[in-house]
Amino acid sequence: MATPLIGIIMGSDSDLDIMSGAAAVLDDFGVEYEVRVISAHRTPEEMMTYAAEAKGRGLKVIIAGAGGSAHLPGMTASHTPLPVIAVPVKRDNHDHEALWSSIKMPPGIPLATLPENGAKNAGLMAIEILSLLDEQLAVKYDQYKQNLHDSVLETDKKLTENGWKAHLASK
Ligand code: RP5
Repeated sequence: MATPLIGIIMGSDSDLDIMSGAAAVLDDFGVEYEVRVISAHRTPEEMMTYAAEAKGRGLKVIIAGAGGSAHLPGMTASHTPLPVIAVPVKRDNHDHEALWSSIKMPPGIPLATLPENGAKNAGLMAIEILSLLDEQLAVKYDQYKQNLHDSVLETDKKLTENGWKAHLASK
């Protein structure tokens, strides 16, 4: 098995439905990754070891998701020189505590905090980072952006041809 470049970690497997959005992006781009459950509160030593060893194992970026009192992303960032992307996991019975836990990091410990449940963009941001040193991946990413662009033009064409009422009814 190839060495994973991205570590997707989460506080509980109950986060997997959200965090799988990052894994799906990495699958689409053919990037090797690993998915782990590591809890800042329930397995703090394992979290420290994972973060401390991540760079040496060949990981380039860590995507960390947690809900509630989400300490996993920030504490992982404290223990690794790698870029860490936080995904605050938001449930209907949560307030915005996971977002606030990640977004207010102290100066000196950067953590790229994405919107609540923003795992897809976390995967894309990891692709952007890897693309800096991987020309083949950069070409794939350019194609992805071009496809996004083209699909908006196509939608706009249909909307203007058919009128907004028919367009809305067709959705
Ligand atoms: C957090 O508590 C986890 O990241 C999860 O979002 C939340 C609930 O965890 P479980 O009780 O479902 O394991 O640490």
